[in-house]
Amino acid sequence: MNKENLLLYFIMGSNNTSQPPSQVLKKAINGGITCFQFREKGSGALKGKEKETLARELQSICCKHKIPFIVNDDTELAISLHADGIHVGQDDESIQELKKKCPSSMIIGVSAKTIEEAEEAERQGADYIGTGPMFMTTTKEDAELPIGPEGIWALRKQGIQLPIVGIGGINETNAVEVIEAGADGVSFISAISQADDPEKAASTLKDRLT
Ligand code: TZP
Ligand code: MG
Repeated sequence: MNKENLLLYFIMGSNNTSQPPSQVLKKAINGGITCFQFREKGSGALKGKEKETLARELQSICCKHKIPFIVNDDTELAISLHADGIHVGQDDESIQELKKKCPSSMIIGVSAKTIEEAEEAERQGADYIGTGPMFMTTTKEDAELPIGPEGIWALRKQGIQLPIVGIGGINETNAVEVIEAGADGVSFISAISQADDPEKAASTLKDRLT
């Protein structure tokens, strides 16, 4: 995959915003995001046909603007939509399984924060890892304690070469620290999905990093 696409990685599901998700996504794209992950999870998350309909709507917006569309933890959906990628956690389907099922062009992202998890992701052929939480977050219901940008330093120091995206509590004031620690990109939900002006939020984040 193209590492540059990871720089401003926006993640959203329908329960992360009070505005129509398609509107938020369009504004975020206008503001300069470089990648999008559809993450329909947690309380009130859509299921079945409704989930698929929203996924298709957001995917077509991404497609029109040449923004990679990644599906969180739903391999069947990712495959049936011909999504650009799939992102899984440590407790989800293994990379080995994904490699068997998915087209070889599909980007595979994995959440990994310990050196063991990162090395395993590298061995299995993941395209990037998501590491966090960097900072305190209230968006993920079961989020663990923050590891800080130091967590990324540590992985780099121990030789991890895979592209890394920081996640968790990242906003315009702390995004730079994450990149300086060795990440290729920052990912965020609420910094954009909860902003009154998602376009401005995205463009401010972009200004901080470019
Ligand atoms: N994984 C670790 S923290 C987190 C996820 C999905 C939530 C990130 O949301 P926010 O609003 O950017 O802190
Ligand atoms: Mg998961």
